[in-house]
Amino acid sequence: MSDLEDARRIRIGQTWLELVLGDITQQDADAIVNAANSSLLGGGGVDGAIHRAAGPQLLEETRKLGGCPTGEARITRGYNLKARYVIHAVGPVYQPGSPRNQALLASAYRSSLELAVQYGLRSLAFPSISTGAYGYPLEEAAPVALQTVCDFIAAPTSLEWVRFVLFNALALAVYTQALQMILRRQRADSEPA
Ligand code: AR6
Repeated sequence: MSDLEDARRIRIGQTWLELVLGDITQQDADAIVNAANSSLLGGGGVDGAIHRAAGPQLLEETRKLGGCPTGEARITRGYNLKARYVIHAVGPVYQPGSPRNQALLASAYRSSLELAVQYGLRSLAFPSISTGAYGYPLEEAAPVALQTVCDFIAAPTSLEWVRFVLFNALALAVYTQALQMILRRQRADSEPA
């Protein structure tokens, strides 16, 4: 296995972390995460694709939730999706220069992970939240997304695997590089001084 392939599937504690190229709606995970907006009433990008694939019952359920603040997440059933649940996470609209971007993005990931564990889920697939319509630069979002997930799964949870489903080769390359950086830093930190 090459270094690159190695970096795309790593074990952290009891959980596998994977980076794959693909379509989030096709994932065979206990839950897929939606890059939603605060209304939870659907939209374009990942959100539109998930609502189309899940069918109209998904909107019926999200209507009852009364929205979701930025940085938080809500869970629904998956209806016609392979995934049993959808976790609707609301990432931040990127504000250039604002110190709040990072905290809100990390919080959207953490809230999703917390819900997954609360429901005893074993597998979870994330898209790259906020990096489409919400304008968060991929190079800035990838380390935040990955570090948040790595920190969370370092402690034992119900999760056997967490997967990032990247929509194109560029996103996969940026996430792969960011994961390599995190692993290098971890290795350096654990080496004796
Ligand atoms: N599977 C995986 N990734 C995808 C898919 C897919 N099917 N489709 C797009 N992406 P976005 P955001 C990638 O815009 O930035 C919606 O209107 C895409 O290339 O879906 O969080 C909501 O209702 C990009 O890298 O989410 C909100 O209003 C990433 O997924 C708003 O957009 C996220 O792009 C949320 O914006």
